[in-house]
Amino acid sequence: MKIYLNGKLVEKNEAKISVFDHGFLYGDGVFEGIRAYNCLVFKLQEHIERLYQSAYSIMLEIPLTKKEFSQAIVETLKANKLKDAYIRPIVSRGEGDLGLDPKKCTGKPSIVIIADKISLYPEKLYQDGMEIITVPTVRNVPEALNPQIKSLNYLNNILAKIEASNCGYQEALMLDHLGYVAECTGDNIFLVEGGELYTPPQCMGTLRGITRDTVLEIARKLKIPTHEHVLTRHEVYNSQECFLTGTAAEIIPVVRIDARKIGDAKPGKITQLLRSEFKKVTKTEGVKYTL
Ligand code: PXG
Repeated sequence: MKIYLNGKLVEKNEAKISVFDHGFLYGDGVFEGIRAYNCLVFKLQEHIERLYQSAYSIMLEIPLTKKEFSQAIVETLKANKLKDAYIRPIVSRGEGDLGLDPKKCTGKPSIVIIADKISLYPEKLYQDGMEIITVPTVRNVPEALNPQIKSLNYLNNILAKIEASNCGYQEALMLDHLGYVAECTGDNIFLVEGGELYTPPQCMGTLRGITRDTVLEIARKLKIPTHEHVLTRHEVYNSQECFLTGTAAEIIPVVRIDARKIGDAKPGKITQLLRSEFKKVTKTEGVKYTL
């Protein structure tokens, strides 16, 4: 496996970063998760935009243009001969000293791109739907660490994941500090009520997911009314369908939340329709590359 590391493609065992890198010391950096389907990088521009926006917000200057970064991603895919892949670009503050101050990071930011295969959940879960629970850890408040920033500090989500996992569940529903539904640890949440689609607005402690935006786009094309609306667990429990969206998980049905059945506890019709339309979009749209 070849890893992109600061402008070079190196073997996995040579892809090493200093223990003084502030990404390692403090989670001071940003990342993305991107997928390629059959030699098409899905929503590459959107992911690059979000990466640069996250970096801008934390005042981290990426020493590559957006075009160069996109090319580096494609080069990494080619070097690994991957038609289908999960791509993880990471930019960290770089090497500094044992203090928080990013100004002491004298070197350049570290840039890493890993391209590999991923299948987050077994196929059976997509067929049967998953069961999730609400966890005590609430999503970061935007005033402290805005969930729009895809930073290397993912402890908020990891704590939620641990809490769900300790109770025997694979995913956690996270609320915001006011108790409204925010998102899951690595996915946005949608529900269907009266044939219409609802998801929390991006300002409510959620990451503006690119899969979320794609699903909203598909739904509008299918003339399914969409709402970006504040939601409570009550609305979620009483919805007819529920599903999660994310680059890694794609679209996964949720059939039970906090022991309440959602609809008839089977993946719903609109969820299945959106899933099949999403598959079509990923097969036809994206930045093409040849191996
Ligand atoms: N919310 C959060 C908190 C995320 O981290 C999403 C929503 C979905 O966004 P996209 O743009 O991918 O539709 C994410 C996605 C994982 C994993 O293992 C997921 C993400 C990052 C790292 C790992 O599921 N981000």
